[in-house]
Amino acid sequence: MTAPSPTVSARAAELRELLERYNYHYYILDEPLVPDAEYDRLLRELVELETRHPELLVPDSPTQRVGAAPAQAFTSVAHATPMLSLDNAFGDDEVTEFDRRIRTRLDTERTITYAAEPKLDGTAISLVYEQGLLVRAATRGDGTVGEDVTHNARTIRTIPLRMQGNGWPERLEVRGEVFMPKAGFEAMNVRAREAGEKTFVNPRNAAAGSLRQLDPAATAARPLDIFIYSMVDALGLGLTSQFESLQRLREWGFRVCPEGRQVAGPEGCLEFYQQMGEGRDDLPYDIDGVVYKVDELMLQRELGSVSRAPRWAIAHKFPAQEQLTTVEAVEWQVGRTGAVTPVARLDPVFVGGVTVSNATLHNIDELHRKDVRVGDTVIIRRAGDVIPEVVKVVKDRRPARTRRIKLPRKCPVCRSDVIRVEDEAVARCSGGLYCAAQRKEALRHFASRRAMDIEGLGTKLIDQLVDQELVDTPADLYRLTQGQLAELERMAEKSAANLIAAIEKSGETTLPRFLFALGIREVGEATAATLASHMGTLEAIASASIEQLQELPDVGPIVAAHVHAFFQQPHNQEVIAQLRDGGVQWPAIEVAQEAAEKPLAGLTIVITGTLDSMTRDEAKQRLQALGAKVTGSVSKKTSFLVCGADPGSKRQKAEAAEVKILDEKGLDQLLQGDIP
Ligand code: 9MJ
Repeated sequence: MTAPSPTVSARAAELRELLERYNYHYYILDEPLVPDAEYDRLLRELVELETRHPELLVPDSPTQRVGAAPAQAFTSVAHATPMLSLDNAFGDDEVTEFDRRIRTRLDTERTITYAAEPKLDGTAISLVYEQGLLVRAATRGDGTVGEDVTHNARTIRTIPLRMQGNGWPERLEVRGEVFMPKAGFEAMNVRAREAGEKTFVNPRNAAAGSLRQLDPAATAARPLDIFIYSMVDALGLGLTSQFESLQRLREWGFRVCPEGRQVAGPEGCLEFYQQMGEGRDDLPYDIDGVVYKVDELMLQRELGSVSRAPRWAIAHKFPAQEQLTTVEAVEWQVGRTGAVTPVARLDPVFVGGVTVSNATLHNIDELHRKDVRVGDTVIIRRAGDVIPEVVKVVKDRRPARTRRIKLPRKCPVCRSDVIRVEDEAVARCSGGLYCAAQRKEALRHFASRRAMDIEGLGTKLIDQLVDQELVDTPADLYRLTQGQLAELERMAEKSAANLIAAIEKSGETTLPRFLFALGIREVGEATAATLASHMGTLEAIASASIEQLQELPDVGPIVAAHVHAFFQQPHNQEVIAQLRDGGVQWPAIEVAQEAAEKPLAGLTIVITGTLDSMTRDEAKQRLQALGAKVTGSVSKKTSFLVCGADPGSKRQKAEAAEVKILDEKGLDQLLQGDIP
């Protein structure tokens, strides 16, 4: 061991100061300054320095405690049994090492059983029950002294105010994690953004902040939930394992995470890690890793704890969903409807398991609220399949002489004026289809799977076609020749032929798909289907007045005005005429009549197998237009099973249930309105 050099002790002091400040903002102000990953990095650096040079260790080092002392606003609560935090493992090696350490300490070679649990990313809470009634809820605080948040905890519906079942002790303390499910978090942020208010940085922070509201009514308005993960003194209650105590907690009416499992040895742990990592995006709540706990409570007791964490547990973290990086530029993207959206170009950073080099800034108001500038160090968050976003600027790392970003006055693509309607967060390019960006987006939408479904016509190809002025409107697609395509860069003769064939095939469509493909504002698939089934023909829709359109179900004044305006535009009429000349067509539809008058009203039909003449989806839409109900599974109530090639098990089910089976001829007959 060498004596620390002045630079090493200076670095240790610097780290202590930084970590203290980050701690204060995180725990007391509920406003983290840097991502957890950055905090962890700095903490690790300090731990390493202190390990190499123990004389640098001071009693108040941030390495010596968890959390922070309680805020003044709440009554302090002493935890009779300290609320520990968990040590982290960042790689498989560290998990194997953890297991080895445990077996060494226990002096055993046998395989250890672990209770493996997802690690919820929320805020820890202790709940005390007396005679089965909730009497106190407290935050972790610094692990020894927390804050009394009983009033707030009572507003969380999944915290039982009274325990269920029987056999519980006179006094029971349980611990768990309060969290905000992803959906609730997203919804709160959408609302905040619309109201021009500050958004939450992440669900964990939202949960911690919500639990520490001074007014319980404010907590009650937040979508919070809880999972209980431990019972204090389970051993004293005669339980033998962590897994068993979770079972018991469930019986007593507590909400316990359903994903937890018993696994064998480090291999079992790593397998669990991988499974949870793969399923992480599909869970309704955020997890930032998994936790492994020695399952046997006797062994836990034998292993004991070090200052801040138990020796018998470890958190195996997933790749962080938040990281720091710098903004290299702010650019403006133009969408299909002309919406001009700011996008941050970033120094590429590995976050949430992928490398991210762009992040959305949503809109100009949001950009100004966060005051993001070129050169800023920012926190980037990428959770699941959500678009990466800039959550926050680390203000004290801002370089000198940066400038506030302004909304461009001209469209960056076509130089038309950018217009912002009062009270709307979105600014738009006024160039319409004159703007190449809007044209490209319109083409992308037109070709997309749920619209015209032109296979092989992707983003890059559309860019090329528009940039080389081969395609201007969707109608131009149907005039392309194989020769023109073959001249494009990276386009082989064969792919050119395939694309021509795909374009031609897309021309055989349905009216709802075509309407959707046109990209009329506010007309999604559902509205397109309503327009088609009630008006029957494109001509009828195009010539309908705003009042007539508004009579349709779910069509309000805004949608009606957009539809009307679209078909009034000579340019749009022209493109539609050209598309039809180019071969785009669809089967006629019977206009929706009152349900009971429709020819197939009252029939329930199931379609299975591959049909020759149309897709199942198309058959379904046409049958529905004639009043039939089309369902996915055969039952006694099914009137007909329409059976194409390779039908699978539905056919057997239909035979067993004595449901009449129709081939495509029978389907044709139904579509004529005849019931076979
Ligand atoms: C979370 N956060 O989900 C623990 N945790 O156990 C689980 N935290 C824990 N266990 C002992 N599942 C200390 C913290």
